[in-house]
Amino acid sequence: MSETLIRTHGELVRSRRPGHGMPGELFGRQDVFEKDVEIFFHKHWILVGVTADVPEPGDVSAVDIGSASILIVRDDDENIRTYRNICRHRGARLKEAGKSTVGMLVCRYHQWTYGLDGSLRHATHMGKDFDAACRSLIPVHTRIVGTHIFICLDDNPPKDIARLEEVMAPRFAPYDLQYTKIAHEAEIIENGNWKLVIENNRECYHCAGTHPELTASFLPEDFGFCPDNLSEESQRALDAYHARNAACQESWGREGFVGDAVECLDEGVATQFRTQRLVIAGNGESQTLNTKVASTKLFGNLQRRDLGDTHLWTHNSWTHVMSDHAVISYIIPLAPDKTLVRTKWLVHADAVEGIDYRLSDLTEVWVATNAQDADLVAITHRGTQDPGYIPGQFSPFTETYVEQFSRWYASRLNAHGICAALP
Ligand code: 3BY
Ligand code: FES
Ligand code: FE
Repeated sequence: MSETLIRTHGELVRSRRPGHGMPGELFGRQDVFEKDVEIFFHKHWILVGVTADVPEPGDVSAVDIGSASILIVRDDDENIRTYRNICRHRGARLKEAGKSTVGMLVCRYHQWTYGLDGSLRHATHMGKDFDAACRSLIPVHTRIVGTHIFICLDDNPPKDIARLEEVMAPRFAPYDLQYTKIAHEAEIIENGNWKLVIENNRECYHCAGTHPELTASFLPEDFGFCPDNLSEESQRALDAYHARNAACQESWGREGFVGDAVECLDEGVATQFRTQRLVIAGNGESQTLNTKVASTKLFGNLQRRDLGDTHLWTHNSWTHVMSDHAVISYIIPLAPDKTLVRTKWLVHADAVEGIDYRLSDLTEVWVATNAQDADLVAITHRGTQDPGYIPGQFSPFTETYVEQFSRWYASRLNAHGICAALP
């Protein structure tokens, strides 16, 4: 009689050889998926939107995160508030996922009506002793950093979000990212596990072979290079890269544009992030095909086009902020093999399409890159679900952040009671 041994989530994580990929069950199993959502999307800080999602008072953006859902609301004082998307009467969802504009938030079921400040304003049939003051919408822990809206659904959110704020707020400040508009947004449902989406995003080993549009403006050296057998030509390119990088960092620094790399990725941190101001190749201005700005109306009061690419990674997002536009992507897991990737292209709030920018120039690099990455994630998910899959070895040069993500994943499971980290 054959006996099937079902390994626990923790055993699967512990079975990963250091420097190697995760076992396929960590990508494919429903129970692992559900635990991942609970820990990495309901107990950690995650990116769920940008301030331009709700530009005017009364604007609402409802975002589903697994079984949870939140409302991002612009109130009458133009502040952003976030609530659980749950009616305080008998629990009906107030809004379907997506954007809308309201005067008040009215539940469809028995018409309990909430102000934009979350207070319950009307509820009929409840009698004179009913205390509406205790029935406000449930607020959600929220931090706005630049334009990024981070939330945490846990009652005790990790405190180390403070470090991300401290590092990123001054980097974003010169761009005045709250005075922006969404020029374009796109959603892709990728046919792969969320961890494969993030692993793919943590390395540029694949860039030269798969991202012709991105590599026009990208310098893969920023993601590590392989020192083995460098040809004379590669060595010259690398030296030129170092020289250009040093010159740019110095000139940005003189004007107060912070650019050094900050990494808060280690096992000890709950809110992992990495940032750096990267040099743009070619004409040096923006992540476009011709490496010049796509929007001639620069963010804020910026005078310089060549401010590089301020890059931010978190465990559910990646961001590129250039002088003229920003591209912000975040992920929400939908199923073991389905991950929603939402991308928003921001420009100055006063930029006018057709005058200051052409939408195709603005979006073509990341529309193409996201589609290419979706394909890579899908083929990898399928391969890892093949019974013949054996996890392979990471490059010690260009996949160090994939290894790092795998270790952080184990340590966070461990921190939440899943014995996953190696001693
Ligand atoms: O640029 C990014 O966000 C990721 C990292 C390297 C490749 N890639 C598309
Ligand atoms: Fe919302 Fe009854 S459930 S009003
Ligand atoms: Fe990629």
